Amino acid sequence: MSNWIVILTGAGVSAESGLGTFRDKDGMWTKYDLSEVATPEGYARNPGLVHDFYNARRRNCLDASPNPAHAALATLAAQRSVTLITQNVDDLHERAGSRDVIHMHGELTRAWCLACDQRMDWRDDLTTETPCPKCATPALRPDIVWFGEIPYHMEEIDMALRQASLFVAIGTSGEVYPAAGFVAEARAMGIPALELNMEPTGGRFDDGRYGPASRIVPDWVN
Ligand code: BJW
Repeated sequence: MSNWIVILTGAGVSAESGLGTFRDKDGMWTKYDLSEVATPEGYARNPGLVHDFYNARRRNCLDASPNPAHAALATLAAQRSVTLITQNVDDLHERAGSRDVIHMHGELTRAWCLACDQRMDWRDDLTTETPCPKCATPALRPDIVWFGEIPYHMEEIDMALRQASLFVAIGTSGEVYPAAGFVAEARAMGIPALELNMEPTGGRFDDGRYGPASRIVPDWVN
């Protein structure tokens, strides 16, 4: 048996850093229509609206700081073999010291040019007029995985799950696939699964600890 922990994080891990979740009662999908701001079709209809949505979130992200949950996960990786997969598009795991974070839904601080297909670091606001620094075409979009698009690094994630001795999901509602299916995949391979969340998400895990991530993640790590 290997001794490898695979961790999947979601919006709940960054909630106490001031970045909103999606499906909680005051979450982002109660204020925005996800089909307008998080699909390729919405972007084709109204790219300005989508840029406004991600520009605001990029600014919030750059103003935010990691919380004790991010810090504890960075400490854990210094002590144990860990693969850290995040659905989050913020960079708070990295700023807390985690390395080689797998961003399966993309990153707010990256842009993708639809003309020359280059991806690049990007920290400023984007507009429909922003020229690509590589090819000069104004065709930059946020490098984010929207509904209907294939999440990044799926092969790497599959390999990590196959060698895991423990799967841990932190601060995710388990409503968005394929990430929502990782717990079943892990358990089908005989890998125990632990949930750390504000509240139970539906009994798919072998075990769970509940409360704010800034408390329960450091408690679990220590
Ligand atoms: C706290 C806390 C605190 C709060 N402490 N905890 C069936 C099978 C497969 C696919 C589908 C399917 N049915 C439909 C689909 C398609 C679709 C999908 O899953 N739809 C569902 C809604 C049903 N999926 C897709 O389209 C994906 N692509 C795909 O499937 O491609 C096919 C394919 C896959 C693989 C191989 C080959 C082909 C793409 C999904 C892209 C998701 N994009 C978003 C938006 C973009 C990123 C962004 O703008 O930020 O990603 S949606 C949004 O949800 C965001 C998140 O990453 C994602 C997950 O949300 P998360 O993190 O779980 O947040 P919440 O708010 O839901 O939950 C927060 C949790 O934290 C809660 O439990 C709270 O209790 C808790 N919490 N405060 C601890 N302080």
